[in-house]
Amino acid sequence: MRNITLLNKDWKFVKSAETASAALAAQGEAVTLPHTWNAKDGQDGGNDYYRGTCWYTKELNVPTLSEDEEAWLEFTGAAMTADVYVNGEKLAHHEGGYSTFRVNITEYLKEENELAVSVDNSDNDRVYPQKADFTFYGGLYREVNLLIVPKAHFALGYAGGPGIKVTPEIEGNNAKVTVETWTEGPAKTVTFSVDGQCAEAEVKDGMACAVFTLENVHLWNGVEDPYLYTMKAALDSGDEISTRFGCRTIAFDPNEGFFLNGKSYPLRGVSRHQDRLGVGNALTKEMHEEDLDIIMEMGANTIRLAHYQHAQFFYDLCDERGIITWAEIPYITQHMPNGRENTLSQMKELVVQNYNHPCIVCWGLSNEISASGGVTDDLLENHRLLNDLCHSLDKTRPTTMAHVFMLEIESPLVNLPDIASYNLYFGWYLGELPQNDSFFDEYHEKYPDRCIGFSEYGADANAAYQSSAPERGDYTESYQVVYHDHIINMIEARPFMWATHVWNMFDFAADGRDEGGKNGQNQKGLVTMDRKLKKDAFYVYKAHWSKEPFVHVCGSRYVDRAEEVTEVKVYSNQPQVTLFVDGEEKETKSGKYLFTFEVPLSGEHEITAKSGDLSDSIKVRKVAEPNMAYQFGEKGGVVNWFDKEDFKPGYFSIKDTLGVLKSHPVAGAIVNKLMDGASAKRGDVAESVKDNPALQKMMAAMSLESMLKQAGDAVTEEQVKQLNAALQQIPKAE
Ligand code: GCB
Repeated sequence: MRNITLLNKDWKFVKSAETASAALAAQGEAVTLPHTWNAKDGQDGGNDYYRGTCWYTKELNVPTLSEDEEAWLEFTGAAMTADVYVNGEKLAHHEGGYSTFRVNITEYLKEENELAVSVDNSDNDRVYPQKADFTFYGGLYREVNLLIVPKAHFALGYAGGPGIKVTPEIEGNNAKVTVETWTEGPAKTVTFSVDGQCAEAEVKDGMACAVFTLENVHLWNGVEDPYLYTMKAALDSGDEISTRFGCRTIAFDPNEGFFLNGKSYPLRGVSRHQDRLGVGNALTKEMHEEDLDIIMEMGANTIRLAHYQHAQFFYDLCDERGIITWAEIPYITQHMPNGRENTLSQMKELVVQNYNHPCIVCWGLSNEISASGGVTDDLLENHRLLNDLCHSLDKTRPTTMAHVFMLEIESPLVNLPDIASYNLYFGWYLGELPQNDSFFDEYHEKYPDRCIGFSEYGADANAAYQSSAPERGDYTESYQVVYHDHIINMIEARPFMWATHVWNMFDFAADGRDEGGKNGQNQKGLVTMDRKLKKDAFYVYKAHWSKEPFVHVCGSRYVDRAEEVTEVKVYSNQPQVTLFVDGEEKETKSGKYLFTFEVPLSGEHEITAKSGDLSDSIKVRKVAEPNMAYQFGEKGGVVNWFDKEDFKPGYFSIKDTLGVLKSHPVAGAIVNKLMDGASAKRGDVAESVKDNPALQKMMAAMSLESMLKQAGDAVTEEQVKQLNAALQQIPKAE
């Protein structure tokens, strides 16, 4: 028997105290776990949320232990570092805010016991993450448990793991299942049981192992049939544990993508951050469940659980529902030479704690790690060590990485993990949408033997903003639809990609951001941070991926429209959609996923799309002038310097790409002068961009206009007009 008590109630939270005894004596605030101290200030912008040391204290009631028992505390999420004190004695120090760790407190218990935990999320140069686009919430934001176990028990002290490792291997119709357990204390024999079979094994050097054959094995087969077996292990001392596992094969092919159980199974899905509005990362089980429900409603079959280890409960849900996941550590954005140990310990914990989850198919070593600082020898060495560590702990799953767009595809870092992946934001931060397509085509052509995935892509959208002429950078819900419609089609035309993940399923807190009308949020989510509003782009994916029949009319929040004829987009997974305006049938279209209609406007209208019994409606109203509330800022987030007629055909203009302009001696000289001036003003970053061949190549495909737009207030309208006038003097034929 193993006695587990949840210790979530009756904690006292003390924001500052020098010592454990000071924290225990302080007034404090009564809290229940899960708890974070950044639920508000970590989400309201300004990058000024509290990062420091706080304390959690509690009276610890431990039943009287027999000679033969031990008491352990289990922390499943203490962000980012924690020190655990029992009766004033410091018993543990843990670095890493996303993994489980345990502390043996047996020797320090008295009749009455005081527990104090100092938790710290202040910045340092050792513990990841330190630099990234999300809020580093501090707190005891997941469960704390008290475990009473026999002295001889399954291991509690090894990397926070479960003490049991199950490795199924498929052999024809059967599975050979190897189970290994580790023990602490004077353990002798372990009895294993699975699926009606039993086996006994002796403990040798703290380890016991058995092999089973499951005949006519029931496979874990993704969303169709996520069948789970349970392996139980019992020690002669009475300690018992169990773990679920799934029998499946996974394979990655450079040309055909991912295979589950020998069949092609394109991994198409989203990334998820774990926080939400008002609660930060201190989630309840219901919230985790709701997240997965929404993701599955959209029809995704994979989730990149970014950028750190998620709650065990969430990996469990993914096991149960057949959702394939990518698990990773928060080794992100900037390599820290002093952080090597921490990357290795967080990776060891990730793999050891999550090995048995069939949903996990790869270990992510890092994210955009060369973004600030480039690829150094130390960074490469750190990755080699992580890669080797994963391989030594797990022979069954490949390693991967999410590379930053400007990492040259020839870099030794790209191919360091077993399978690679890129984060690209062409069509949002910079460049044009089709550059996503050409990037992957070029990669695949150059490296036809390597697996490549699309680990991030997305565009911010505030559902308050709407446009009939959506443009990159306008933060409208309408542009997000254009963006994702392009990408989903480009993905479908490239089955070689082993996985694709939208960034992001949900808006999330990034307290350092202030853009698109919301301070403190990254709004690339397909769903808002409170999970209440599904943006129109959600239905782009639902149309392509979900089998649940539906029709959705885009633009329900775009009521006032100034145009004479408005475009109405309908997404559906049905083959035919009929449009009704004010109850009158107008037009039926056949097609796939996207159905576009032109609707003349005169007053107030109800526009309904129907397919069989399914229907969805929006209301629109003809207005004389555009409703400015639909625009972000005065300019709507975008800049329009010219009317179409301002351009003289046959002559260069800012509409040309940098590549085209630079290939002409005079136009090229003008552009080079402009760019030299810009980089001189913008310091090191612009300098490093200048020397980055991958970035230069990408920029060559961008129009000068879109480059200038990105410069924001750094270029004036007058300067742009002068520049264009100069280019318009140069005929293209010369
Ligand atoms: C990225 C990062 C992610 C950011 C995202 C963005 O490439 O990996 O953490 O949130 O871009 O939205 O800029």
